[in-house]
Amino acid sequence: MRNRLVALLTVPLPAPPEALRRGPFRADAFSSRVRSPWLTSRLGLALGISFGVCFVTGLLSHLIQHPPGWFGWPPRPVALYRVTQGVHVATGLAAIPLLGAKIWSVFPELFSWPPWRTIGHALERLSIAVLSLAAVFQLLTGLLNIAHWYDALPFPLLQAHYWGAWLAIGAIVLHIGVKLPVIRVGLTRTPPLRSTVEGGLSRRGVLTAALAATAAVTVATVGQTVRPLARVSVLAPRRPWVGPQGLPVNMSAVGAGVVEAARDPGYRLALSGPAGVRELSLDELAALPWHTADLPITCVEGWSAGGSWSGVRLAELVALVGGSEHDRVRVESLQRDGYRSTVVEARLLRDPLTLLALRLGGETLHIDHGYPCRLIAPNRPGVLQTKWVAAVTVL
Ligand SMILES: Nc1nc2c(c(=O)[nH]1)N[C@H]1C(S)=C(S)[C@@H](COP(=O)(O)O)O[C@H]1N2
Ligand SMILES: [Mo]
Repeated sequence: MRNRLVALLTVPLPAPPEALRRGPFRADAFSSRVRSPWLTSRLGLALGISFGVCFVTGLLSHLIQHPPGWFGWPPRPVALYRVTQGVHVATGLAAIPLLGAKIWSVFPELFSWPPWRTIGHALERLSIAVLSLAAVFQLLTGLLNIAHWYDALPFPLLQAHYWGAWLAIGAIVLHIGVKLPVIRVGLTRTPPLRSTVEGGLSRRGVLTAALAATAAVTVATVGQTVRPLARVSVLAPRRPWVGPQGLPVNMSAVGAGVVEAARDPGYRLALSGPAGVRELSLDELAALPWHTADLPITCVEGWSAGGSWSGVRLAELVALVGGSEHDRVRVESLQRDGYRSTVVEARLLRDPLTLLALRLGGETLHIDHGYPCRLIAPNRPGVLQTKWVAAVTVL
């Protein structure tokens, strides 16, 4: 079986006519010796680490938002998701200059001659094409996402980003497996430096420049979640303090079409559970015991900002309609579409920091932050922190 596979992969393929060997396909089209396994394997190592970490943290974020039965995400530490998602977006951004440099370092290979020697060689080149396209696709869709451009492409961005991740990581693992011998030599043997300096550019210089660009991209953006760097992060899509009540807003009340319903004096919070249904006016809601929770909003887009939220414990509301701390509840918004509904698992419901917040920083919640009340719970993606809450239902 194995021998037959090897035999198949090594079947020689006919080379195209030499007359086609023009332009970049000429033997002497690329003369750079800065491009070498020494450089490519080091760039590849950095890129592999950033893609690997980005994949794991991205998969985690996907699981938290679409939890399968076997998956549970703890409410503590309260800022864990803030860290994992910050790392996801930071490693994705860091991969942009690294991928650029890596592709530059192997670019002449695109025109190697003959384009295919054997079936195995053709397959390997095909897998590298898949790898390059998937990697570029992931960085592009990730960038569009953090730039808030969900409708830029003619397909659903988030699903494409999720499936693209599997394609990219599969192609990366295959690529590392195939290239392991070259990578090993590239990382352990250092060819003489003199021969690799051209026009003032050495391979060490290229590597240093690529790593410096990566560091610059990171410092210029990571302040959207690492507060001490916020002022130097000039390229960050969000400033963590810009917005009503000093906190960014993703979806405004106008955008969600809830202004009228949220300001309606006839607003009632609908509770339903095993003991029946109840409707609470805003005054009745505010008459319940108050608690304060210092919790961040962490958007999947990589920005995060802390807030001091006060309001009523979700578990105490649920108890009014006969719910217990072993229940799961659905929290629904006045909004009719979009991110209007979320499920709170029992262990999060039990958590004393899980609130329906009525205030932020001591002030009545701004309408863009979810007035009259919003869900705020520890260690949870922002997209699940439902604003303009209208109903709480025990499931
Ligand atoms: N009803 C509703 N709630 C929502 C959203 C929404 O679009 N509709 N956006 C969510 C997202 S993506 C984030 S990051 C947080 C942001 O909360 P903030 O606007 O108060 O900062 O609200 C979440 N709650
Ligand atoms: Mo978000």
